[in-house]
Amino acid sequence: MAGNRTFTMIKPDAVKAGHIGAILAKINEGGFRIVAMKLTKLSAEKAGEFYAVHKERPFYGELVEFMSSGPIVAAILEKDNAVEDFRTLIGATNPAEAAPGTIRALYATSIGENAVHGADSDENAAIEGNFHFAGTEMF
Ligand code: FUP
Repeated sequence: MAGNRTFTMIKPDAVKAGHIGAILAKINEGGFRIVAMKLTKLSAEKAGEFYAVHKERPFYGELVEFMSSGPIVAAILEKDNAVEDFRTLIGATNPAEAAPGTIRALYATSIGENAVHGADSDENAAIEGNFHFAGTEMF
């Protein structure tokens, strides 16, 4: 049965550390179906556009620099209650506060380099998925 969708990125820190496979295993075990996926790299301009909502925050410059520092895995995931369940699976933004066993508790190193992104609403999941994928790349 088709559920609703969320958008995720495995961030440059986790890709560099070799955690793509382990994180995808957690995503599969969590009951998510992969609808779209690619290994790609954001330019600083694209990273700035993706995180434009944080433009006025003090960490914006570092966030853009980090997110464009190396390859990422972008993916669209499907499951009932996808947005909320995925945020539970990844844990709190700050890995020091992330529940044991969550992806960020396991693989994030700091609040800035926190291994994965998860969309925070159905609306943003759709916007972010469309930012990275054409309709013909979604299955
Ligand atoms: P989340 O939804 O959990 O990814 O968190 P936010 O949307 O609040 O933040 C997006 C990204 O900004 C985080 F993944 C990392 C970065 N960030 C910081 O570097 N410092 C902060 O204090 C908060 C967020």
